[in-house]
Amino acid sequence: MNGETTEGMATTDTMGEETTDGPATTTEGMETTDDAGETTAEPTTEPTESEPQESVTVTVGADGAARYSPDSFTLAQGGEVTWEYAMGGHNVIPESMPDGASFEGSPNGESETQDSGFSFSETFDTAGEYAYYCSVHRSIGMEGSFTVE
Ligand SMILES: [Cu+2]
Repeated sequence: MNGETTEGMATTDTMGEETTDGPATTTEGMETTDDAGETTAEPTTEPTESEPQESVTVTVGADGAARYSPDSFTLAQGGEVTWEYAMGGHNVIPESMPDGASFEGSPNGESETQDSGFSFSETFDTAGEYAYYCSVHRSIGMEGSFTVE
């Protein structure tokens, strides 16, 4: 006699996992008409500005706002900067650089913006002051700068 007792399998599926999506707050910093120089909640991971960094990653569109983070830092000569886009619709346009430098910025200059997830890197061998901006959001202060030393 084949007495298989199939007891009602107690399948304890723990499917009740909650996906922890962060709050989808897209705060576009478009509606600031006053140029109050207040910055909102800086990430604590920013390098100190005094010590030259060997490599720096700048987040483009940090915190859903039209800004670069960090927007100012000091890079060691020969160091590398990577711009990572957390948000699309921005670009990186060189404004000024030392003599002999060839800071190129994002592809195709002001005629193009890049999507979220895009990134590019440049190394900087020429010491001095560099400044850049986003051609779309320059008027609302989307600018960055750094010193190579
Ligand atoms: Cu922008």
